[in-house]
Amino acid sequence: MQMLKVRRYLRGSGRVLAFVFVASVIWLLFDMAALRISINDVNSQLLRERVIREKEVMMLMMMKQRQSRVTQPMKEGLDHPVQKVDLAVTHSWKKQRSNKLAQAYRRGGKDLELNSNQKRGDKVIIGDNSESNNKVRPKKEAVNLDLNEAVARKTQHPPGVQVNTNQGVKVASQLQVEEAHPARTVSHQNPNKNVNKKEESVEAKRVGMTERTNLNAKKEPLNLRAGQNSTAGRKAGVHKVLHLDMTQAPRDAKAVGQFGQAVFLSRSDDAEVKKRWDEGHFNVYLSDQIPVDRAIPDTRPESCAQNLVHDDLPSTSVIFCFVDEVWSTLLRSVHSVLNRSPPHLLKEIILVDDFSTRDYLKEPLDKYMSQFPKVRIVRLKERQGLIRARLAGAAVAKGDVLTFLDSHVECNVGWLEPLLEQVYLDRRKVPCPVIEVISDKDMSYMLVDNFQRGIFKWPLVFGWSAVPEDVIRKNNLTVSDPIKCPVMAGGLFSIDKNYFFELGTYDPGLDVWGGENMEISFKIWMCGGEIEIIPCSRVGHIFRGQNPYKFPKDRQKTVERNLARVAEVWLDEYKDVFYGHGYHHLLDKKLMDIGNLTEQIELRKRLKCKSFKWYLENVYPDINTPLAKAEGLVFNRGLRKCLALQKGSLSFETCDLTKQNQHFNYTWMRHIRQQDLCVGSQTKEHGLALLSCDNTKPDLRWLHKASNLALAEHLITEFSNHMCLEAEPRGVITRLSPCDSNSVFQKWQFTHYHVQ
Ligand code: LR7
Ligand code: MN
Repeated sequence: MQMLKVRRYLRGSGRVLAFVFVASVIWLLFDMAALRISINDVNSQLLRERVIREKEVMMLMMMKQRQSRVTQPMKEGLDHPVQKVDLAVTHSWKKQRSNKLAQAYRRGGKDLELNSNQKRGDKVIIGDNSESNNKVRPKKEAVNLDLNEAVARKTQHPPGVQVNTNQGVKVASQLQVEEAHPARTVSHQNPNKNVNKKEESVEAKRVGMTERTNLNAKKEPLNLRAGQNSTAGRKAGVHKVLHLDMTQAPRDAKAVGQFGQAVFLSRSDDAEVKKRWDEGHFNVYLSDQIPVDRAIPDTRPESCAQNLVHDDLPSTSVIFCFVDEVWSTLLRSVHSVLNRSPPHLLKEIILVDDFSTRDYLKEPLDKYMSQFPKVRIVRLKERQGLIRARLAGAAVAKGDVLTFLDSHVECNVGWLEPLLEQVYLDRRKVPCPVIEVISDKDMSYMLVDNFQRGIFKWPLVFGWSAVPEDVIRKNNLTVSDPIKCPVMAGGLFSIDKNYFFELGTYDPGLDVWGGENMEISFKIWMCGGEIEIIPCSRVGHIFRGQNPYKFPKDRQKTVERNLARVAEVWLDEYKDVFYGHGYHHLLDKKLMDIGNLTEQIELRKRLKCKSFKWYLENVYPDINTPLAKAEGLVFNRGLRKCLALQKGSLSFETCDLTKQNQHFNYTWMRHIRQQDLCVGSQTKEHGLALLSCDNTKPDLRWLHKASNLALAEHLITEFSNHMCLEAEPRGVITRLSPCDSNSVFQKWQFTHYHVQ
């Protein structure tokens, strides 16, 4: 019966349909088989593993995030800027990337190592271009990338044809016209508009500009919250942030690392990767294979593309300082600026060569850059270090604004205008882009968490931390609002040129590398400016485990010396906190010459800058910095009495909180201090002396609550063979004795401990 039914279906037109159906199934099967053959088995296995792994990681991340929300509302990651992504506010496709990133970086890159081992195949696997990866990547990412590509495609030229770097000049001149006629509306701005409407819309799209409007007519969407005063009276028009992304040649979608995707090399490349690693302390071998003008995903929060910026933004000089930078990363940095900056705003690119030793950075670089009229190269005659190299760049810059960048970055779509907009709104604003991560291992472009700001921890160690929840709530912050930033990372920021010079630039006495970000940050905030991270401006940076260049002097000493200069000039009484975190040795002038500071101190006075206390209270209130480690009465456990200062000598009294002569501070300098007097040890007689406090004298320092648990409550001389302060049982005198962990007469307790 069943068979008969089937036969009936297969009669006449049914038979034809069935044939077509069967044929297409067979064809499809062949097709799939062919596809399978084209991806070798090892690779598809690897890809499958990758899909599974990414899913696992995603689950893990989500669970972890949920946990950390409950237990740690404000987690700080000083080690690395890569942060977890806030699932509530990020686009879905970004979750995928950040999970990958989080697994790799938050654990110091160990996972990445593991992944690349797991995923090695016989040939290069070009990340998410593969079939399997499209499955994991939610649609939104694909759309987003396609949009990018679509813009790029419009600007594509036949192979081999170089695009004139002045591309977009037409738009620039339009903007200039507009500057002169700020009140014009859309219909008047483009004289061609009515003549050739179609062409205009293509042109507008090419530069990512879909609409123009007048500030007066449409005020709300423009982010003008802060600094409004400084623009009062100006009536320039505004436009949507330009979405520029040009490429020099037709973009090869299959190129290695294209679209910022991770590249996994085969095992056979290991030796080459290793061999070339030290050239830049990242995967130089891989970087050299990636197009110098590759596309990267537009990682901005969604609303950014709709933001309005002024038509008459100031121009900028982009300054890259480098020493022995890798060729491909230097070029990629330069191309990312040329390709993604509105030409009329990019005055020039200044490459400051800090006395590099590599030959390719000489004539070959001159020759290569000669095709770009906007690129200038400044060669330093001796190694100056990045700080003085930046100053050399600033000295010759012609733009209104200086934009400093490291020489291994990739500027993302729409990166420049939001920075310049802030400077335009208030010249004392110093905007920084969000610094995203280009993996040092697989060169993938990875986004970072929202609401991250630059902070420091003692002893002036830079790090990232989430903006406290209450600040977000109180200020109604959205993911695209500027974020006030206590300190900047250092390498990537824009600053009004005149303002930079008014602030006295950097302290030129800072050497080579390190600490200059603290100096400029304190200077900006304390002398009337502000530092902001602009979420709508994003630049990727290769984070490296080590500096790939040599330091003329010892690296650690160089950085310590720089930090000491900063502490001496800017930290007021808080400089003790800096020295107290393991830098006591810097106080010994015989060991460390930090150079002359007169000019820097003068500058601070001249600029009438505020105190560091003001800075801590107003800019970085969530750092808790007590000026003493402990304070109050100093109670002796054996005697059950308190230390007192009487007529210039130490004695014991019955403890009484109301008596000022019983109050002592245990300071960051490790002093036992009452006003200007410090308890000191007199080595010879094993006695004690009261001396006026002096940070440079080691015999005034006492270890207390140091790591040795058995002696935690003891007061141990840092000097003279580590003797302990002991109360004589009759309670008349104090003396120094060999330390005894059991002696209660050697145990002391302060009333309050601010730091354990
Ligand atoms: O002697 C030198 N001369 C130079 O021209 C030493 C360095 N340089 C160049 C170098 O080629 C590079 O382009 O200066 C730039 C910065 O040096 P990196 O990349 O070795 O520094 P980094 O990225 O490890 O360090 C960060 O901290 C530095 C402290 O002095 C600088 O402020 C860097 O600009 C800064 N980089 C960033 O802020 C990017 C984000 C990193 C973070 C967090
Ligand atoms: Mn760098």
